Amino acid sequence: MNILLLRPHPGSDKFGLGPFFRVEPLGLEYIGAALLEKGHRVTVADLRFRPGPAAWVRRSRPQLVGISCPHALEYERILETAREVRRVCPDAFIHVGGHAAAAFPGPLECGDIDAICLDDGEEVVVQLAEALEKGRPLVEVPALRLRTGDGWVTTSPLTERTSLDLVPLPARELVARHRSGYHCLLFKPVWLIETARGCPHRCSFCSVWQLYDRSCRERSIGAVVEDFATAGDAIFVADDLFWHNPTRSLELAAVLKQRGVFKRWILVQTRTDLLCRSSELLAAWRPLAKDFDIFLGLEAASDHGLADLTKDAGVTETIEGVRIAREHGYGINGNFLIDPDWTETEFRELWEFIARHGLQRAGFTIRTPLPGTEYYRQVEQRIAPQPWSNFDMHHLLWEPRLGVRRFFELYTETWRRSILNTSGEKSMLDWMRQVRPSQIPYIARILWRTQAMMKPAAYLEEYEATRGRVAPCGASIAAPGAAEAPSHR
Ligand code: B12
Repeated sequence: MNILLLRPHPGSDKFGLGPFFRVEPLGLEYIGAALLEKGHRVTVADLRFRPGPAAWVRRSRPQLVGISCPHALEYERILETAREVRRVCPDAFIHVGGHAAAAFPGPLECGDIDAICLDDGEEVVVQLAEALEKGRPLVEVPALRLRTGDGWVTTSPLTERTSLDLVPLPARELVARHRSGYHCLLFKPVWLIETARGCPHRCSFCSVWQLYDRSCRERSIGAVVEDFATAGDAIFVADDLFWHNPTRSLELAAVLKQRGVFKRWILVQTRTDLLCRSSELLAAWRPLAKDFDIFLGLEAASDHGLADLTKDAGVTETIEGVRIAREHGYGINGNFLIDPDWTETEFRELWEFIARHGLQRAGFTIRTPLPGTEYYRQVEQRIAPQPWSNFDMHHLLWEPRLGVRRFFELYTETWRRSILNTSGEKSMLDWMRQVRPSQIPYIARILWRTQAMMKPAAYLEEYEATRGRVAPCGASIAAPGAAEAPSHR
């Protein structure tokens, strides 16, 4: 079968650190590998590069089109992409999957989409392709929201969570033409690697553990080592919680070392409390890269702030975890959540904490109820009608306690305390000194864009522009009757 897998451009990245990261569509590469193994012809088109979906559909003449939707902020963009595919190729079966689609499919239930994948794609897409090819009833394909003559129905779940070893290595060759366009921060090209999936914790703002029932799955050491050894020099590890299993992580570091793996840069994401008990692990992993950065969900500057987010860790762990990681020579990046219900006191508490612990490399996002979380269900009634693209953690979804103007003044003042403020501690010149001459235009462009995050007027203008606006597809977003996906519209 001819199968086209699409990664749409996520749409607006006016605010936030989106411009610093453009990584390969790893989920589609794993699905691609599963389909190639069954003899299908697969094209992966990354629409963040030219051409657009219509050209790819004309070129590959697909019977099945898969569209990836990892973030809730992309729902409208996914619907637009599906509409365009349908226009150019009315007979193709259009299937959407990815984290946000699986965690909260309701907004995608419209006439241009035929099915939504409620789980990982490797098994589901293969079974769907087979059912389509052989003319078997699609309701027999597991883990789908399926559009039928009688409306949307849910098929039975997968009997077991897909083993990450079912498809040992992603088909990276399917995106080889874009490799030089994938970048993270100053590193280009970049490879995305997944060694494990899921998280056992229960932070109220996160939809990952809720989708995977707090489970964690691991790839075999052999597959991960092969992936690291054959990937390039700069690696972003996609795992939700790196170093979760200490025994396996130690073994992995040892085997990578034996294989002679040494990278220019590695970035992983983990928790502060895990760092506090992982000194041995940190020592074992650090020699594997020249620069090694850790991204931490720092979230709040006080114990009560962390408790309110069900972080199950306190600021003592933040301070100690950061200290231990720095002692081992890791770079620390992180993120704090800014609550629309904050008063001036919480903002000042955060600024003081950042200054005291030297956390100017952290970013700041607005606490946002992402669909698929318990928090979303709790505050759903407060959310004003607005496009899903506002769920990017840089928009206010309701009136903040301090009023919109004052909130944005303090929010942008917070960003001004970060190293991204080129009028602050780290000037444009300091940034330029850190990069190769060929990288100067790229870093200058990105830094120029991020300066909007220091300007209250930029946020206020955006707030006025998007308030009360429901995207053109808003009517179909409501998806009445989608039990798993109550909509706020
Ligand atoms: C890499 C990543 C990014 C990358 C970009 C990813 C990309 N290619 O575009 C960057 C760093 C840019 C990023 C940014 C953000 N991200 Co992000 N990101 C991730 C992360 C860590 C890994 C995704 C990944 O590649 N996993 C590995 C692959 C193998 O798995 P997968 O993608 O899930 O694919 C599998 C299935 O989903 C499915 N599947 C995937 N595609 C398809 C397609 C079809 C047709 C089918 C059938 C199945 C299918 O099958 C695949 C194989 O099993 C996830 C965490 C997660 N667990 O999903 C967060 C995650 C998706 N991001 C999240 C968030 C919140 C953000 C930000 C808003 C954060 C912020 N502070 O600004 C920004 C948004 C930026 C923007 N404006 O677009 C949330 C989304 C929550 C939600 N409900 O919306 C997640 C879940 C993290 C979290 N813990 O909350 N992100």
